[in-house]
Amino acid sequence: MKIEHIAIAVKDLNESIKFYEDIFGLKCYAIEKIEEQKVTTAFFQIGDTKIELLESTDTDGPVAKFIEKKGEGIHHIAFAVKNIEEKLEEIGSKGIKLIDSKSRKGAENLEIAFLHPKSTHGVLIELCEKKNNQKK
Ligand code: CMX
Repeated sequence: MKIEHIAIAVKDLNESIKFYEDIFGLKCYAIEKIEEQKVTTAFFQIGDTKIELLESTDTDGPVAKFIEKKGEGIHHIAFAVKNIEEKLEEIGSKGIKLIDSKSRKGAENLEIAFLHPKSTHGVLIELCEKKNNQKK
């Protein structure tokens, strides 16, 4: 339906929040730690979409591994979809490798699932769905 957010892996969340606030005049409206993903996230609204900054909370986490290999930079793009379970089934049936075959809870209480970058021309793609009973 739209790009829900673009996620950027950063080494230092506070320093990066300051950069987006001071240079672009954006306002960080939420900081959330997601234990399961070993990250702390910070969100900025920018028009109809969002920027999500990701700082690793563990040297073993996916974001720490990403920065170690590639340095700071764009980590994934999230597409807002309707009926995430149906979309996963459809995409999987086309031979695309799914990281998550079922959706799970992500930041901002969205239902999320990742597709493997080796199957998507090198871009980690997240599908996400805001269920009716979710606030944001
Ligand atoms: N974008 C593009 N390519 C990526 C990538 C990314 N974000 N992360 C890893 N890769 C590539 C690596 O460069 C590597 O490629 P090469 O084999 O050519 O070197 C390959 O994928 C395998 O990477 P790896 O470092 O060996 O890491 P793993 O296979 O253990 O894990 C991945 C990779 C994508 C499966 C894992 O990071 C994952 O499950 N990610 C989804 C969850 C996630 O990223 N959570 C953090 C954000 C949470 C949130 O926003 O809520």
